[in-house]
Amino acid sequence: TKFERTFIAIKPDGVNRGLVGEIICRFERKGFKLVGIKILHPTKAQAEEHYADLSTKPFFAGLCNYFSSGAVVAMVWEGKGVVKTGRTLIGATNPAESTPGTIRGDLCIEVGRNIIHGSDSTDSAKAEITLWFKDSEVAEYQGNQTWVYE
Ligand code: DAT
Ligand code: MG
Repeated sequence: TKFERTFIAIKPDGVNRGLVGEIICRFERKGFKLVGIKILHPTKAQAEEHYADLSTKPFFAGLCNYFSSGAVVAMVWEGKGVVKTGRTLIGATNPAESTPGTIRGDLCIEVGRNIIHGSDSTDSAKAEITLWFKDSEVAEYQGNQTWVYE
């Protein structure tokens, strides 16, 4: 595939607050292409694996309880610079510092309920996509690339 991919997850608070459509809309209207999507209730073990890099942090247990507390919408988005630009669309980790106009800046208040995850590098994106998606669950299709890219 021509462009990079990132892993985006709408966390249980985002799903339960009914923000799935709002969040998908922001990535879609930007021009990124949705190539994988599913809803699932993560196990505690899956949450711990997903956030393994943070296992020494004091908030790790709370974070894994939160992430496994309900349904999550897991997605793969594709596009030029989607890892970095996806993080820009999401906004700063702590919603108190997220710029208005970003997903977190507009839609949430607390760091422990910040509604969305996005991969922070192309390497972590690859690992997270492999963790959450089988190859057969990611779809290739043309989309509107000829109108989005020069
Ligand atoms: P991000 O989700 O922006 O990539 P991260 O990878 O540093 O942020 O941390 C993962 C999640 O852990 C984050 O979305 C919310 C939680 N978290 C991070 N820092 C925290 C803190 N200081 N206190 C409580 N929760 C925190
Ligand atoms: Mg992170």
